[in-house]
Amino acid sequence: MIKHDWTREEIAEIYAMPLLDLIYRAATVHRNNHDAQEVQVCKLLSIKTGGCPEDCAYCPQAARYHTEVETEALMKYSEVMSKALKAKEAGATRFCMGAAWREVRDNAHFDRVLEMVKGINSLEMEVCCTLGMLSETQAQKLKEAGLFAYNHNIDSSRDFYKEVISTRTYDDRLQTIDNVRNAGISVCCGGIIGMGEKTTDRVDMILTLATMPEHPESVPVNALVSVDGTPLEKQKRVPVWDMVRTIAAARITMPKAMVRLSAGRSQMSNMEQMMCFMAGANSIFAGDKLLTTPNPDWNDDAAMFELLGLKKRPAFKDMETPKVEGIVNSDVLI
Ligand code: SAM
Ligand code: DTB
Ligand code: SF4
Repeated sequence: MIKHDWTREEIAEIYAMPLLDLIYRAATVHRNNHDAQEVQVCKLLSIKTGGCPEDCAYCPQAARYHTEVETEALMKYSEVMSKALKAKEAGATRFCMGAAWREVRDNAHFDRVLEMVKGINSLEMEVCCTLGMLSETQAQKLKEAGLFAYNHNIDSSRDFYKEVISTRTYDDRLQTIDNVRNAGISVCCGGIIGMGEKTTDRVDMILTLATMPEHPESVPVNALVSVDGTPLEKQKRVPVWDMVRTIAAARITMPKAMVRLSAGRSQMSNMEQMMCFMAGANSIFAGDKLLTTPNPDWNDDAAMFELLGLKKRPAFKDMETPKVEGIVNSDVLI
């Protein structure tokens, strides 16, 4: 039985447990629901970088902030396919394409993304996209093309969200997540810590996720990567203890979810990452770049897997429904 009626008090109590007890409890839940040696390796690719009209205070891709990120056009199908193939060869089983868009528009660019989804699906990788807000029809089109998962984060609590973003609301976010869910796409939804939020905001963020009628299948926990030029450039690195607590709370409240140790690994030692895996994280983004910021390279991670005795989780593990095959339209293969 998966619990969906978590209360704020219960989650606050979990978050504040003595650390060793918290890790032990999270590790137990993890072992009861997953093979604790397995960690999924995912690859991110920014297919449309920078120039975004939104004002997310953490984001180096927002056009209004002066960061080092240069605006680039939507990548070509063939370039994306060759990156995906390389990622597969390096051992990634999930490929996530990110676009610095406020929302998806029904135009040739979206059509090209649909072809990319079909192409990557044909590589037998779990294909994920994060493209901003989506309508129900757009979600259905992505599903038909074979999209496996869609990433759309709630980022923080409803209260704190307003402090970080003014160009859209928390309800806009939840609406897109509903559209994704209704189209039968696997939901990837998590947040960022270290933006200046309080512990209660982290508890409320987990509460929102853990009381969804269906838990997200995937919960990324990002440590803020503070980027020069963004309003959050001066934020201090979040203590690893807070990452461990947030990951543990996500693992305990959403036992079946993949909990992803996402942004922030470049600043973490193997020992710190090990504590996150112990607390229930079972996925990482690999390769020397996240979307625009640095990440440990493939060799560092291979060495860490060796050191910790981890093995790579295969694609489509524990899937009930077979994957959808889309047929690539050769007209857009440019
Ligand atoms: N534009 C789309 C959107 O906002 O949904 C997709 C791309 S956006 C970059 C994907 C996610 O990356 C954001 O929701 C946020 O959680 C995370 N992110 C962005 N910048 C970050 C940063 N500096 N540190 C940590 N996470 C970050
Ligand atoms: C998520 O929660 N984290 C990833 C993925 N989903 C798309 C993105 C992290 C981005 C970090 C900042 C950057 O590299 O631009
Ligand atoms: Fe745009 Fe997404 Fe960055 Fe916000 S997080 S500025 S929506 S790319």
